[in-house]
Amino acid sequence: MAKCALALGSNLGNSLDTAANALKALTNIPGVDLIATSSWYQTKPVGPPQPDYVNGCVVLQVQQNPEELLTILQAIELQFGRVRTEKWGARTLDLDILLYEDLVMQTPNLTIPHTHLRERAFVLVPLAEIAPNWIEPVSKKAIAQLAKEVDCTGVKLIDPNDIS
Ligand code: 5RZ
Ligand code: CA
Ligand code: CA
Repeated sequence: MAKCALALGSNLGNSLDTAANALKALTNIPGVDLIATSSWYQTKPVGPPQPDYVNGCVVLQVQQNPEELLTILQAIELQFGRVRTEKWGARTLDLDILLYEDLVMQTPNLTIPHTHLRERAFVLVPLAEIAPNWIEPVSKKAIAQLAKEVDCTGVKLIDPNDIS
Protein backbone atom coordinates (compact mmCIF):
# COMPACT_ATOMS: atom_id res chain seq x y z
CA MET A 1 0.00 0.00 0.00
CA ALA A 2 1.19 3.51 -0.84
CA LYS A 3 0.23 6.78 0.75
CA CYS A 4 -0.68 9.51 -1.70
CA ALA A 5 -2.15 13.02 -1.64
CA LEU A 6 -4.67 14.30 -4.18
CA ALA A 7 -6.05 17.74 -4.96
CA LEU A 8 -9.69 18.28 -5.90
CA GLY A 9 -10.86 21.37 -7.75
CA SER A 10 -14.09 22.55 -9.39
CA ASN A 11 -15.34 25.86 -10.73
CA LEU A 12 -18.28 24.94 -12.97
CA GLY A 13 -21.74 23.81 -11.86
CA ASN A 14 -22.42 23.07 -8.18
CA SER A 15 -18.77 22.76 -7.22
CA LEU A 16 -19.28 21.73 -3.60
CA ASP A 17 -21.66 18.92 -4.57
CA THR A 18 -19.32 17.81 -7.31
CA ALA A 19 -16.30 17.77 -5.02
CA ALA A 20 -18.14 15.84 -2.30
CA ASN A 21 -19.56 13.32 -4.77
CA ALA A 22 -16.21 12.86 -6.50
CA LEU A 23 -14.72 12.06 -3.10
CA LYS A 24 -17.40 9.39 -2.60
CA ALA A 25 -16.66 7.94 -6.04
CA LEU A 26 -12.97 7.77 -5.15
CA THR A 27 -13.53 5.92 -1.90
CA ASN A 28 -15.72 3.37 -3.71
CA ILE A 29 -12.76 2.25 -5.85
CA PRO A 30 -11.36 -1.11 -4.71
CA GLY A 31 -7.86 -0.70 -3.28
CA VAL A 32 -8.42 2.96 -2.36
CA ASP A 33 -8.80 3.91 1.31
CA LEU A 34 -9.47 7.43 2.54
CA ILE A 35 -7.09 8.50 5.33
CA ALA A 36 -7.90 12.21 5.69
CA THR A 37 -10.01 14.92 4.08
CA SER A 38 -9.31 18.66 4.28
CA SER A 39 -11.89 21.40 4.61
CA TRP A 40 -13.18 22.93 1.40
CA TYR A 41 -11.90 26.34 0.32
CA GLN A 42 -13.23 28.99 -2.01
CA THR A 43 -10.23 30.19 -4.00
CA LYS A 44 -9.51 32.93 -6.51
CA PRO A 45 -8.57 31.55 -9.93
CA VAL A 46 -4.86 31.44 -10.74
CA GLY A 47 -4.18 31.69 -14.47
CA PRO A 48 -6.80 32.84 -17.00
CA PRO A 49 -9.89 34.75 -15.75
CA GLN A 50 -12.66 32.31 -14.75
CA PRO A 51 -15.02 31.68 -11.81
CA ASP A 52 -13.72 31.07 -8.27
CA TYR A 53 -12.81 27.47 -7.45
CA VAL A 54 -13.72 25.10 -4.69
CA ASN A 55 -10.48 23.34 -3.72
CA GLY A 56 -9.64 20.64 -1.20
CA CYS A 57 -7.19 17.78 -0.63
CA VAL A 58 -7.29 14.19 0.52
CA VAL A 59 -4.73 11.68 1.73
CA LEU A 60 -5.33 8.11 0.53
CA GLN A 61 -3.81 4.67 0.95
CA VAL A 62 -3.82 3.03 -2.46
CA GLN A 63 -2.88 -0.32 -3.97
CA GLN A 64 -2.57 1.27 -7.42
CA ASN A 65 0.67 2.55 -8.88
CA PRO A 66 0.73 6.20 -10.03
CA GLU A 67 -0.19 5.42 -13.66
CA GLU A 68 -3.14 3.25 -12.61
CA LEU A 69 -4.27 5.95 -10.21
CA LEU A 70 -4.10 8.60 -12.94
CA THR A 71 -6.30 6.47 -15.22
CA ILE A 72 -8.87 6.15 -12.42
CA LEU A 73 -8.83 9.90 -11.71
CA GLN A 74 -9.33 10.75 -15.37
CA ALA A 75 -12.30 8.35 -15.56
CA ILE A 76 -13.89 10.04 -12.52
CA GLU A 77 -13.30 13.47 -14.08
CA LEU A 78 -15.18 12.32 -17.20
CA GLN A 79 -17.95 10.77 -15.09
CA PHE A 80 -18.47 14.21 -13.53
CA GLY A 81 -18.78 15.94 -16.87
CA ARG A 82 -15.25 17.19 -17.45
CA VAL A 83 -14.88 18.51 -20.97
CA ARG A 84 -11.35 19.22 -22.13
CA THR A 85 -11.35 22.66 -23.72
CA GLU A 86 -8.57 25.19 -23.34
CA LYS A 87 -5.62 24.45 -21.09
CA TRP A 88 -6.23 25.92 -17.61
CA GLY A 89 -9.88 26.65 -18.45
CA ALA A 90 -12.87 26.27 -16.13
CA ARG A 91 -13.82 22.68 -15.30
CA THR A 92 -16.49 20.76 -13.41
CA LEU A 93 -13.84 18.55 -11.77
CA ASP A 94 -10.07 18.40 -11.62
CA LEU A 95 -8.31 15.59 -9.73
CA ASP A 96 -4.54 15.80 -9.42
CA ILE A 97 -1.97 13.51 -7.84
CA LEU A 98 0.16 15.79 -5.62
CA LEU A 99 2.41 13.35 -3.80
CA TYR A 100 2.94 9.59 -3.90
CA GLU A 101 5.08 8.37 -1.01
CA ASP A 102 8.44 10.16 -1.50
CA LEU A 103 8.43 9.43 -5.22
CA VAL A 104 9.90 11.83 -7.78
CA MET A 105 8.93 10.92 -11.34
CA GLN A 106 8.35 12.56 -14.67
CA THR A 107 6.69 11.00 -17.70
CA PRO A 108 4.92 12.71 -20.62
CA ASN A 109 1.53 12.53 -18.83
CA LEU A 110 2.42 12.50 -15.14
CA THR A 111 4.74 14.58 -12.95
CA ILE A 112 5.07 13.72 -9.26
CA PRO A 113 5.26 15.79 -7.10
CA HIS A 114 2.70 17.87 -8.97
CA THR A 115 4.28 20.75 -10.92
CA HIS A 116 2.33 23.46 -9.10
CA LEU A 117 2.41 21.96 -5.60
CA ARG A 118 5.28 24.03 -4.24
CA GLU A 119 3.86 27.43 -5.21
CA ARG A 120 0.05 27.16 -5.20
CA ALA A 121 -1.74 28.32 -2.05
CA PHE A 122 -5.00 26.72 -3.27
CA VAL A 123 -3.26 23.33 -2.88
CA LEU A 124 -0.84 23.98 0.00
CA VAL A 125 -3.39 25.45 2.41
CA PRO A 126 -5.79 22.46 2.34
CA LEU A 127 -2.90 19.97 2.20
CA ALA A 128 -1.22 21.57 5.23
CA GLU A 129 -4.41 20.86 7.22
CA ILE A 130 -4.12 17.09 6.74
CA ALA A 131 -0.41 16.47 5.96
CA PRO A 132 1.65 19.29 7.54
CA ASN A 133 4.70 17.11 8.18
CA TRP A 134 4.86 15.36 4.80
CA ILE A 135 8.21 16.28 3.23
CA GLU A 136 7.88 17.42 -0.38
CA PRO A 137 10.74 15.40 -1.90
CA VAL A 138 12.04 18.00 -4.40
CA SER A 139 12.34 21.01 -2.07
CA LYS A 140 12.79 18.68 0.92
CA LYS A 141 10.55 21.05 2.87
CA ALA A 142 7.50 20.11 4.93
CA ILE A 143 4.10 21.02 3.47
CA ALA A 144 3.41 23.33 6.43
CA GLN A 145 6.64 25.22 5.68
CA LEU A 146 5.77 25.56 1.97
CA ALA A 147 2.28 26.79 2.93
CA LYS A 148 3.88 29.51 5.08
CA GLU A 149 5.96 30.70 2.14
CA VAL A 150 3.06 31.42 -0.26
CA ASP A 151 0.56 34.28 -0.39
CA CYS A 152 -2.66 32.80 0.99
CA THR A 153 -4.94 35.75 0.27
CA GLY A 154 -7.56 34.44 -2.14
CA VAL A 155 -7.90 31.14 -0.26
CA LYS A 156 -10.92 31.27 2.04
CA LEU A 157 -12.21 28.49 4.27
CA ILE A 158 -15.80 27.53 3.46
CA ASP A 159 -17.76 27.38 6.72
CA PRO A 160 -18.89 23.72 7.18
CA ASN A 161 -22.20 25.12 8.49
CA ASP A 162 -22.84 26.51 5.02
CA ILE A 163 -22.44 23.04 3.47
CA SER A 164 -24.65 20.52 5.31
C1 5RZ B 1 -1.50 28.49 -12.56
C2 5RZ B 1 -2.29 27.80 -14.68
C3 5RZ B 1 -0.84 29.55 -13.14
C4 5RZ B 1 -1.63 28.88 -15.26
C5 5RZ B 1 -2.23 27.61 -13.33
C6 5RZ B 1 -6.89 26.05 -10.33
C7 5RZ B 1 -0.93 29.73 -14.46
C8 5RZ B 1 -6.67 27.43 -10.50
C9 5RZ B 1 -7.45 25.60 -9.09
C10 5RZ B 1 -7.51 27.90 -8.39
C11 5RZ B 1 -6.04 26.38 -12.27
C12 5RZ B 1 -2.93 26.44 -12.69
C13 5RZ B 1 -3.79 25.47 -13.49
N1 5RZ B 1 -6.98 28.36 -9.55
N2 5RZ B 1 -6.12 27.60 -11.70
N3 5RZ B 1 -7.74 26.56 -8.17
N4 5RZ B 1 -6.47 25.42 -11.43
N5 5RZ B 1 -7.84 28.77 -7.42
O1 5RZ B 1 -2.81 26.22 -11.51
O2 5RZ B 1 -7.67 24.41 -8.84
S1 5RZ B 1 -5.39 26.16 -13.87
BR1 5RZ B 1 0.01 31.17 -15.26
CA1 CA C 1 -5.05 21.17 -11.17
CA1 CA D 1 -5.41 18.15 -13.56
